[in-house]
Amino acid sequence: MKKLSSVVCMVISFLFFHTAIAQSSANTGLAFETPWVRASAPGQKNGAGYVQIQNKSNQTDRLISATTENIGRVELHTIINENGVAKMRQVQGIEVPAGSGATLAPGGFHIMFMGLTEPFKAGELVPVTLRFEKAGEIKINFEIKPATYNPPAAGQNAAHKH
Ligand SMILES: [Cu+2]
Repeated sequence: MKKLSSVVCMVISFLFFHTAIAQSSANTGLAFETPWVRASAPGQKNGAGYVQIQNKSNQTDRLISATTENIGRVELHTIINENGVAKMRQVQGIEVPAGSGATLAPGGFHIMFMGLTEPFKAGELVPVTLRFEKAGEIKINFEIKPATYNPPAAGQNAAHKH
């Protein structure tokens, strides 16, 4: 009898697992507005990606990682103010609240592309796979803007240096 109940347990967890997969591949309710990175300055090995994530669903989600094919390391970062000095810090995730969303913008959260093998060239695209706790993997293209580009709705434009 004990054996049977553990088999039943396995079947049930198997069913739950598959239900979860199906939900994440369905319409996620997430929308992405103007994903962009700035063109690299000469010799620059890192770049930051910004995007406005809208969550139109009634479930709070969380961006947990980002990857891209040709760049070795991609991290999620924020900027904190330590004694008047803006410093970047890696974060384990970025919350995307239900009914609103999350803003990745200069001076705050960003996706950090590290150790670029080729510079970001204005006009090209960086294909990125975003991984969310609930929505799963979503691929979006970040547009490379000219080095002089400043988004119209940017907050304070903190120095961005490694
Ligand atoms: Cu950073």
